[in-house]
Amino acid sequence: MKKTTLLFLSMTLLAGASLAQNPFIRDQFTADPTARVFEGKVYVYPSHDIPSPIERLKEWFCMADYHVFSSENLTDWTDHGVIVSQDNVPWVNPEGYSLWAPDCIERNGKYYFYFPAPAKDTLVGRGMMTGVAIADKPYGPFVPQPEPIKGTFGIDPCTLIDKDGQAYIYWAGFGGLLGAKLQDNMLELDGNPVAVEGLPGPDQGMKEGPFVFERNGKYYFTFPWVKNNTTELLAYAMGDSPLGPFEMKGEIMDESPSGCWTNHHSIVEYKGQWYLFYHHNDLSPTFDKNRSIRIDSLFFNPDGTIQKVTPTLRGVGVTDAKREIQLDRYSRLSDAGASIDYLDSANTFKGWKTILGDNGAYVQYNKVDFGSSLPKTVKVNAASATGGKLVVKLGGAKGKTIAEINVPKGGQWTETDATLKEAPTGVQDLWVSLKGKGNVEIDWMKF
Ligand code: FUB
Repeated sequence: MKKTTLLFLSMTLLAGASLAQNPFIRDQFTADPTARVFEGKVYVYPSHDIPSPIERLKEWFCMADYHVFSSENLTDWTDHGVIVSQDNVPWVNPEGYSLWAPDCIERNGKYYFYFPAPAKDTLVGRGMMTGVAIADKPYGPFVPQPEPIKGTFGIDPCTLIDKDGQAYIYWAGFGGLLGAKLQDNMLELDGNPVAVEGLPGPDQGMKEGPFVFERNGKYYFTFPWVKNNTTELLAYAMGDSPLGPFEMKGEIMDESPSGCWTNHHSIVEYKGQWYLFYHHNDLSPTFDKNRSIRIDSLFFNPDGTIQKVTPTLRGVGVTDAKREIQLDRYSRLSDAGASIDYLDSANTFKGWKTILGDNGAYVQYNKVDFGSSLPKTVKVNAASATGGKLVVKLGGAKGKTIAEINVPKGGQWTETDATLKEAPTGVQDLWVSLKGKGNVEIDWMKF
């Protein structure tokens, strides 16, 4: 059996699912998400950060392979497993552990996966180059090409197919962000790369991560930018043609308040809504080279400029009321008496909890779908050393109370049920507060 077939079989067997909210992949580290719409679903091609198995990269980015994830509702994500690994690309250094930010694009029914990787010294010399792997489906199996694309020294490839069918590739190379036409075979440059005009230069904090897209005849050149000599914010320029020149327009997302040094993103329209995919180090608070990917909605102004996106934990998509609602991925949290913490700081992959420690402290979680099934009870998984009463409302602080739950005294996680005063229907915002004294930690709630 061919190696690629074996790889595909193993990835199908390994496929698993992850849930919504931010970050939206919770069983591994992920970064640099490029989202694309293929076959009516969103496919996300991220980098796959791992704690380094080799000394040289212990304090740096370390990646040995790529997974691809897909979703139809932006809530339930399927992991299709490993699509490319440093061990199955002939020109890639199998000890490089530096498979950085990738992209994937469809042309004439074929899927072209572009990725930066360190070449074997003996083949093309030191440094990162752009490889391509080709598949008949967005999730593979991908067959890596025997050689990287000539003339693409650098990182973070991004592709665009213009309305006239011409394909372009962009990347961060020596001296700034570069762009070039791709030949019809999608495997070779068509002419020399050009330095993209109208962007900040490397001496002004331009580093990496271009993402280019077209909307209503305008081309958006978006990129992470170390504008203020601190960490990366996301910014953009607009122009009238794929290779520019571009004109700087503004910022899409501020620097991370928690100090994660990188950000890296993509922007995609799906079912009439635009989304920003980006990353943060949610699952690795003390080491920002192990990152996690996120989604938030993005909006344009009538003149085509982009409104700044405020990062959220709630993310996007609707949460089914019958499933565990992770209130800690909240839409709002009271300023006083409420906080979020890991369930187990020694294993962040277990997720988070909401802590309500003052009379009136609350958490709000928007877009819970109750459908039309008329639930009779609510269940909370909570722990409370003091015991405490939770009030559950719909629509916010002034909304209707639908339940009161008495969480028993005792330090252990306990599932407690309460009868609903009335059965909610449709999509509702959930509001949960502590009534009276006490301290209640909530893992999840469901109806
Ligand atoms: O993930 C490794 C590198 O970090 C990416 O290639 C950059 O864009 C930055 O996110």
